[in-house]
Amino acid sequence: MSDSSITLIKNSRIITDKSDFVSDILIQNEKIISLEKDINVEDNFNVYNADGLLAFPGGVDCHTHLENKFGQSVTCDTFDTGTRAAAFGGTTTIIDFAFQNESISAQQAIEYSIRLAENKAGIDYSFHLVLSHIDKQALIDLKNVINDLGISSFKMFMAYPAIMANDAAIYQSLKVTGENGGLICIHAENGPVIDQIVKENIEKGLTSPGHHGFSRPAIMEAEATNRVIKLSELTNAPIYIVHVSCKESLYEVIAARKKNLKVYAETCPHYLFFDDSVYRSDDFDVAKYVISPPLRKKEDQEILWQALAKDDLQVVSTDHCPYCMKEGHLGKINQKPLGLNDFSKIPNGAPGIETRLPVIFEGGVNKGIISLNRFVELVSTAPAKIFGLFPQKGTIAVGSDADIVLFDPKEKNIISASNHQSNVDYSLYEGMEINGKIKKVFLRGSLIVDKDQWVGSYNFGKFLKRGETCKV
Ligand code: DUC
Ligand code: ZN
Ligand code: ZN
Repeated sequence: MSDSSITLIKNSRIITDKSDFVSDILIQNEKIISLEKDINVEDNFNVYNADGLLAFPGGVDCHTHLENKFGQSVTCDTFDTGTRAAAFGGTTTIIDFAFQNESISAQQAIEYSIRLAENKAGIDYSFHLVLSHIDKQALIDLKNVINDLGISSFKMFMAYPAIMANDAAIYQSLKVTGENGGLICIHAENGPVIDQIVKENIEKGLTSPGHHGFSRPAIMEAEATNRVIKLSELTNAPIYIVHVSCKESLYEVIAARKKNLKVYAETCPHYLFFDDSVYRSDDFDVAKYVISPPLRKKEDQEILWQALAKDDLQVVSTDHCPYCMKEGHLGKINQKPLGLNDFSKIPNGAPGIETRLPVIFEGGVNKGIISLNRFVELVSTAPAKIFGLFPQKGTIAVGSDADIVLFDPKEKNIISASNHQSNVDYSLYEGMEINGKIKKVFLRGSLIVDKDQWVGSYNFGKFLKRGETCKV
């Protein structure tokens, strides 16, 4: 065979959500064109020997925040550093956010976000549209962006006064998405009650970062989860609950799915590895863990892992929302120290885009909680199917994009912020030993990560128009 765009990966053990087999992978014009043994091409083509390596489909991280502005703070990873970090962590597609509001229409928000990412992104990307202002025109726009722009998913916040949507807005939006193949992602926390608790704590002088954790009770996450599930049932529209952190809201999701309601949900690695004991300190270092929802009880971790194993939860995303601990790090301002004297001013979020596959492999596969197939399903196939990207993304199959991660399950790897790609100045997983290492990452057939080297380019990432959601 002779064609300059041909790449051949020899002899990897291919893992998809459903299969596990040793094969060569032949790639042409960005797509997988053959999965067979003993394929031969001429010597001068790109041939990689993957003996002893696992091949996963590139990770799909459906919840990231790159260059997102919340209040005065902007997340510290840009589309170049953030997508490079994602690639080093085995992720080749992200779904980030575009922000609509009273003065920025849906179309303007999407155009703005595409402009921000193009010529910077090293991996493929799309956006959920955040809806914080709903009126007649916004509902028309919602339908139009699904049909014309390939933006088929949305995000609504039940917390945070500046962007919060009330129940009526969620109800109206669900009617439109339900009829048009769209999907609304929900940040489910009872914002008004939580804001009252925050105010009471600040008034009592409880201002250190740990009080963030104790101001956002699990029961208020469960209440909002239950409420939005009822709205989804009422409108017969699917719903996706982001960052489920605790058993209380998980049980609402499980109960809804038992009734065959169209309810999907994710959790994030930090809820699987850390617990609320970190909040029992007055040290400002605790600001690393100021995320919403906050970390929960130790016992919640095991319950969330089991939910992932049993498909009670469908996806592991990162909610990568990085802010530096040191003001001025790499020139970034208005980061975590904004809340030195008042935890409610600390920008909420933690990094994770670079560590998702490794830590879930370690905590899930190596610990015997999930199979290799389920691992692939959680980090790649299910998010691709739920968010309208499958089978272009999310699998290794003839016709799919050649997004491939070659992984050595025998090589050890220690996580450290000292050698990571992200702009953020810490890792929650500092010092964690992973039995397994990402060796090579291909995006649409092009090598973008080679061992510890970035060999991609910052304009190769493509905006992805997405189709109908919830094809699971
Ligand atoms: N929720 C998110 O989903 N992302 C960042 C902050 C938050 O609270
Ligand atoms: Zn959220
Ligand atoms: Zn988020």
